[in-house]
Formats: sequence, C-alpha cells, structure tokens
Amino acid sequence: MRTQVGIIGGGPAGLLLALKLARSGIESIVVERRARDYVLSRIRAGVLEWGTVEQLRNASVGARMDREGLVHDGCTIYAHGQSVHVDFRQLVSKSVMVYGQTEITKDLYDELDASGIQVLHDAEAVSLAGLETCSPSIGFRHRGASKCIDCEFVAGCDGFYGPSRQAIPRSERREFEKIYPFGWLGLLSETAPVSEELIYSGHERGFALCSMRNPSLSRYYLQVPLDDDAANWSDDDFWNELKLRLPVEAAERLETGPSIEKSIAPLRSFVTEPMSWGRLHLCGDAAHIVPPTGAKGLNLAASDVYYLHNALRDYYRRGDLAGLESYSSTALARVWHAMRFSWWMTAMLHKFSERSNFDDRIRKSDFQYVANSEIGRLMLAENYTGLPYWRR
Ligand code: RFL
Ligand code: PHB
Repeated sequence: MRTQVGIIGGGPAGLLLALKLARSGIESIVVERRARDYVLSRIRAGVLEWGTVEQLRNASVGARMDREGLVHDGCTIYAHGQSVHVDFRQLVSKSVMVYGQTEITKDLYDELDASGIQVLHDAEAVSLAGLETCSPSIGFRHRGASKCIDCEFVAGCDGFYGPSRQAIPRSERREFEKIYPFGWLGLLSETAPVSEELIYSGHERGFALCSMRNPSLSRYYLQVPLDDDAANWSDDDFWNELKLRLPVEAAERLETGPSIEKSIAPLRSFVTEPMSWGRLHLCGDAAHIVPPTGAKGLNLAASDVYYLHNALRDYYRRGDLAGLESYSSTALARVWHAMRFSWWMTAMLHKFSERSNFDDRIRKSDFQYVANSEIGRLMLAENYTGLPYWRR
C-alpha cells in the first residue's frame, strides 16, 4: 500500500488529521489497533475549547455538535466553603462546548467513511521504519496477513501507550513527568445534570466534578486513591460521597440513579520532546498527557492537528518545509501552557495527603486569588476556554 501520510492511531487526533488532510487534497491511511466499537465505547473528554469547535466545523464535521452540544458560558469553582462563578463570556468573551469525545469520534468515523478514507482496524504489531529517510513505512499484521504502508510522512497519533514515541531513539528524547498519588473515579448516569454548568469542587474530603453529556446524561467524578478499584464502589457509595463533596445547594438538588459506566483513570502530567523525528511527527496523547482537571487533553490533540495539518498543506502546496521543521517547537509552546494550567488546577483543587501545612496554605491562597481577583478569574477563564493558536 502507498499513501502520502501514514497515520497511526484512530482516536480523535488521527481521525481529525485524516479528515483535514483529505479536505486539503492530501491522501492518508489510518491504522488502528482496536475495533471501531471498542474505540467508540471509551468514555473520555467532555469539554471543547472554541478552537476545537471551529476546527470541527471547518472540517464539515460540526453539524451534530452544533445541534446537540451544550454551549457553556461559565463554570463554578467551589472550595473552602465558598462558590465562585467564573463567567467566561464576561471575562474573555468566549465559551466552551460540552460534547462528548465519543460523539466526536463517531462523527469523524462517519465523515471519513463518506469521504472514502481508509481506516484499517484491528492492526497488530504495528512498527515504524525509515523515519530518517524520505520514504518511511508502517508495518503491521492485518487479518492474518503482513502489510506495509509506504508513505512520505508518518503521523504518530497512537496515544500514550502506542509505538510511535518509542520509535524516536531514547538518546534523542527528553521526557518530563509528574505522577499524582490519586485517580478519578468516573460515573455516567441517565439522570439530569445537577447544574446547567460544570462544578469543580476542591472539598477537604477530596476533589469532585459535576459534568454532563446532555440534558439527561450526567458525568460525575470523585478523587480516589491510586490503588482503589471501581468495583469497591457501589452506586450508593458514589452518590453519598459525591453529596458530601458538593456545595449544600447542589447536594440537595442532586438526582441519583443507576450507573451505566464506572471506571478509574490515573492522573499524570507528561511531555516528550521533541515531537518530531525525521519524517515522524507526534500528535496528541502520544506526545503529552495532562491531568483531566483543566479539560485540556483532547483540545491539545486538536491544536497539534491544527499545526501539523497546516505544515503538511504548506509542504504539499508550495514545497515549503518551514512549518514541518518548526512543528515540534510551535506545538510544544502551547502544550506547556496547558501543562501548567492543568497542573495548577489539579494542585489547587485536590487533596494531597503527603502535603505540608505550607502547601495547604498556598492551595488556599490560589483559590482565594480566583475568588477575590478579577485578574485571577481572567487567567482561569483565558486558559480554560483555550489560548489562541499562535502561528510561527
Ligand atoms: P487516544 O484517544 O488515546 O487515541 C489513540 C489511538 O491510538 C490507538 N493505538 C494504536 N493504533 C495502532 N497501533 C498501535 N500500536 C496503537 N496503540 C494505540 C488507540 O487504540 C487509540 O484509538 O489519543 P488522541 O487521539 O491523542 O486523543 C487524546 C484524548 O483521547 C485525550 O487527551 C482526552 O480524552 C483527555 N481527556 C480530556 N480532554 C479534554 O480535552 N477535555 C476533557 O474534558 C477531558 N476529559 C480526558 C477526560 C481523559 C480521561 N481519561 C479516561 C484518560 C476525562 C478522562 C476521564
Ligand atoms: C467530562 O465531562 O468528562 C470532563 C469535563 C471536564 C473536565 C474533565 C472531564 O475537566
């Protein structure tokens, strides 16, 4: 098989890149390790920055999002007995869109099918070769046969555990990592959301988040120890603990019901540098992971795709290599801002058992800065709704 861009990974980064490239007349093939149903059963992100919304619209894949997504103009941060409303529209004239990653992935698959773009599912033993040459390739096993895609560029969109990042020699890679001593237990239920906007709660019992997918589907999270197991939590245990961690008015309004999904995700901050090696360019979770507190993971995947698509388009239209050469540094500048913001939100709102009394006062002071200063809320709103896509 031969194509211009070989894409490893059929998550949001790989699928959006394939679609945007097709819109610019550039061919690609996507190789995905899992079956489509498996990819579509993963419940992940829920909050889209406006830059992500506009990218989906520009790739003509935003119609259902615009019909079914919920536009949010603010959110509530609760800690130390005080609720603070952060009004995005008033502070930065921007909003976010609440629309599940599962729905985006489905919309992207439907659009790729309609455009005749190949996504090869159930690919096993995927490997990369010739990355330092002009003709790299992707080898894999598919339905019992060995296959190879010869291409001109490889986009590594295969998430944190995929092979692309590992294909960059260890001596050429620098990794930056922070592991947090807790995870998030998420629960999905067919109940009305407790509030119209998201509530982030930094309670002394631990963090909690009230989110949603639509007016009758709620998504809630609780901070739990890293070694906890979702099976240890009955639905009643979850609802009781959630009520204890929310502002009283919200706890009283909370509608409870059976869970339709319950799972624990660990929290991690991770960046690999550089994001390019020869003809390989990494996008999304393959290059970086943020704790979900700032709702940045999917949005960073989308901004990487924005930069990489523009760089490949300039190369194929004009033979201009400048965008590809600066892709890593351009993408990383935005990545590090999101790293800082996600780390800051996580530190401010979670309970750290090993933290000193000094750290606890800093955490309280961070929250009070948001509560008492419009500049504090402005910083939160600007980062949460998404920093601009700077150009080189
Ligand atoms: P993905 O989604 O992990 O997709 C990578 C794809 O690559 C495939 N793959 C391979 N394919 C071929 N060969 C191999 N050897 C392969 N190995 C892996 C995988 O099967 C998969 O299909 O990465 P991508 O595309 O970079 O997208 C990143 C996002 O999924 C991720 O950052 C977000 O979900 C993070 N995230 C959130 N992000 C937000 O922007 N807003 C949020 O509100 C938000 N909430 C969340 C989140 C992540 C969470 N979890 C579970 C980690 C909430 C949670 C709980
Ligand atoms: C979600 O709805 O899954 C969600 C929302 C906001 C976050 C993280 C996850 O910060």
